[in-house]
Amino acid sequence: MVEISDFNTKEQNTWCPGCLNNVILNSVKKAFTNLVNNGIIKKENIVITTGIGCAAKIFDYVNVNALYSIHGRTIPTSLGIKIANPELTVVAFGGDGDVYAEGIGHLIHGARKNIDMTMIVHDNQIFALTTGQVTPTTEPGYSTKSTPFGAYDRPMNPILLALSSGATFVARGTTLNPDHLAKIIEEAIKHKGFSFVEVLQPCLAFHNSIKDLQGKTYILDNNNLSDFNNALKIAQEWDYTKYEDAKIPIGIFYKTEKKTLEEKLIAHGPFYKIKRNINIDELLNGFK
Ligand SMILES: Cc1ncc(C[n+]2csc(CCOP(=O)(O)OP(=O)(O)O)c2C)c(N)n1
Ligand SMILES: [Mg+2]
Repeated sequence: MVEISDFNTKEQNTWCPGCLNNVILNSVKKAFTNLVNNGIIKKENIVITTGIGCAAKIFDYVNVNALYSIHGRTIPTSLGIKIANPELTVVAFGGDGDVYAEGIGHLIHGARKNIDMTMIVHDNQIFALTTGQVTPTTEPGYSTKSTPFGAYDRPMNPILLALSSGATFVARGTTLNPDHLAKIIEEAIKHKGFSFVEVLQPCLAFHNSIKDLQGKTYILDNNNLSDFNNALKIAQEWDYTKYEDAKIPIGIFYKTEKKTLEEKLIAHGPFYKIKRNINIDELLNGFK
């Protein structure tokens, strides 16, 4: 048995006071605790990977194996880990700038390949660590440091993109609904295949959307999770712009079972168990 506190670290928390990234952190620790205690995953097999940004600072605050990667590259980093050892449980964390701007190509290919991993996006609709520039999900009209006259581009819809790219688990949660979020994260990690979880996370300093979300989200229930066309339809109920009468679905949009990349590779033999006698010095000398 593990306690939620077993996932704490001694690092100083440098998010802003009251930052809603803390809600994601607690939800993740809660999900890990439940999954370990139910025998679904092993604590020593968990690996988290992060991009760069406020979201990525979660690296310091969860006591599990972790790899701090570079901006937008958390999915290929996770893929490398899964190929080296498919038995590991890999959960990636990035911001909307990280995953939807710099790293957008990786999201498409990660989903398409159905890597057995979970991608959690802290979507605060802003580049927060760099103090407030427009991202692909910033709503039109919102004034940022890089768009002082208001953001002018049509926002992308990451849920639609994840669905059409082939993600086999697609969900959205919000930091305003922590228990629901923890449940979604738990289901996402449990799922075999590419799990995509978008978390709407108001940024108190640079994109405070609390009022835009409060009372405007509704929890999906009774939707047929294997109905792809229905998932596409629900995904279009909100296009990331600001409406007084917005109805923002949260919960699981879609879930299906398909062969994972790792399963396809293993079909050719237990590639990751092959002992290779590699002398690193010799190998490196070859490049001199
Ligand atoms: C290749 C590269 N480009 C730009 C940066 C600068 N940079 C660091 S954090 C960041 C913003 C990250 O925003 P987001 O991914 O939305 O995360 P948030 O801080 O909002 O959680 C940027 C642009 C960088 N570190 N590396
Ligand atoms: Mg952001």
